Amino acid sequence: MKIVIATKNRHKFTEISCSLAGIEGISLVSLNDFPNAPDVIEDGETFEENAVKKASEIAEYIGLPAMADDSGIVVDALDGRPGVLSARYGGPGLDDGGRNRLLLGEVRGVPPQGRTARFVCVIAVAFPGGGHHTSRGECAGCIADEMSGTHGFGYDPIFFLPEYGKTMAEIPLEEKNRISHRARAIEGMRTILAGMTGGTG
Ligand code: ITT
Repeated sequence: MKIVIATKNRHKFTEISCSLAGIEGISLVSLNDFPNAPDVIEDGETFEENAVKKASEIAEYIGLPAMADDSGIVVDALDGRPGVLSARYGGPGLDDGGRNRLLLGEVRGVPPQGRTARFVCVIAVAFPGGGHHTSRGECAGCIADEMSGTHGFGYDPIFFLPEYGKTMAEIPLEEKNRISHRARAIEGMRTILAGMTGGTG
């Protein structure tokens, strides 16, 4: 079975395709192979709603099963913000560095025990004609005092992992791919896909 990975984020594509490589009976295709695919409007209130919407609209358009990830960072001191708005937080003028600086400013002065946060990822696979499955993963940490590290993307430089004493951007990508929210969601997705193809995952 061919599955389109419905993301325009190349970091996500790499993380998902590396982690799902080798499942018997599944081959993964990039959205880059379908340059006219529509931009899906992410207006859901939950990660689940957005992931299912992205996967379903692309599956319908392309006529192949499609897999999408909706993810973001949830900061307790900010009542869960940026959450589903993580990619667009602070408006279209900001890049990853600008969003990180914005978030650091918002939690400035919050003591260490109040800086808890988590990365959340929901992966959905949807089928042309209807039907879908979802898998959710979370990774707990806290917001660092400053940006540090160059690996990964997005909020990785400010996401501190107490058990490593490092940010997500300071650990190697292979390690991130073992412990991240996306890794955990993918693990559940492997089981779902293996069940569909009769493979061993
Ligand atoms: P697609 O919708 O095309 O998949 P996107 O980057 O717009 O790409 P989302 O709408 O799911 O994806 O937004 C997720 C944002 O959350 C992403 O842009 C990052 O800012 C942040 N994020 C998600 N996963 C992350 C990770 O593993 N490390 C750091 N930041 C992450």
